[in-house]
Amino acid sequence: MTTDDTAGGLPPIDDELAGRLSAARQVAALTGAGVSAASGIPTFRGPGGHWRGRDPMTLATPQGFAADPKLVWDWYAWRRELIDAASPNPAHQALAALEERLGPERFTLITQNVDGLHRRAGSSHILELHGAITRAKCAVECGRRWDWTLPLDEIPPRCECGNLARPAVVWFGEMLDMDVIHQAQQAAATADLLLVAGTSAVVEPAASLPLVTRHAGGLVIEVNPEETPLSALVDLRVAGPADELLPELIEMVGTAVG
Ligand code: BJW
Ligand code: ZN
Repeated sequence: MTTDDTAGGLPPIDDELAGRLSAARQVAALTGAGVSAASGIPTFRGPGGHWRGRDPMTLATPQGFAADPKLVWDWYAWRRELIDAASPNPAHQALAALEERLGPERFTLITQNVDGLHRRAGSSHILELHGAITRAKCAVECGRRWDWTLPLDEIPPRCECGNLARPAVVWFGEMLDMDVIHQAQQAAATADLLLVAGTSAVVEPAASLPLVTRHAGGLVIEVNPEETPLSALVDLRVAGPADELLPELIEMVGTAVG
């Protein structure tokens, strides 16, 4: 195993790793909030993150929504404002360039982010595990789903059926879309290389996807300024911000696997 915590550039790549990279056919990436940090979107658990000074259970659970839908919608409307005003950063752009280089059949982007910045950067083969902030759905599941925009006429907004609307995202205790998680597990299991960037790797089932790749014999590379529970298990740890180091890593990977 190669690990190197040297900040400020890619760690050394030994011959064995270089050989395995050049043999890689299928590539996947798993991203989290840290990838959008340089676009000005707060993470959840870090300093300045959403969960600092806020209780995730009041904002990101069905129970929290039932208790105070206005509080939850105010939070989503505030986040939506930040996201609408933000632009993709070099990390999003590098992942889009990798898809363009390999083709969507050789590259799958799995994201926990709901901000849509990967799509805005040009990625197309994306699995949004936790949904999309731009979508709303009926809170009592009459089946309606639609795009919402700011400003909202009323907070909380309502579904056409008269019941409350809610953001079409996945909260704690809720099942992910079966089709999306199944495709993500397939992509992780068949990846010769999985790039994991900007996630604390604590929220399941996303956190287990790198282990799926490892068990199937694929390489896992992590890009994160901080250590995570995954760090000790990866083939290479790139310690630093994704917007600075992912483009460099992807240039190296693209050349090796291209
Ligand atoms: C940088 C950086 C820079 C900073 N560059 N990096 C098994 C065991 C235990 C519990 C469970 C389990 N299975 C399921 C659970 C329950 C639960 C769970 O995982 N809990 C754990 C927290 C303990 N999971 C669920 O409930 C999931 N549902 C499910 O599994 O259904 C079946 C089931 C239910 C119940 C029991 C058992 C089975 C659903 C999870 C939904 C998560 N929802 C949220 C909010 C909604 C979406 C939204 O509004 O945005 O999703 S929570 C929040 O966390 C959000 C994120 O997508 C998700 C992950 O966070 P992420 O992206 O990793 O961000 P951070 O902030 O944590 O980390 C940022 C990282 O970036 C840090 O590491 C920084 O260092 C780094 N960074 N700057 C690169 N410039
Ligand atoms: Zn409805």
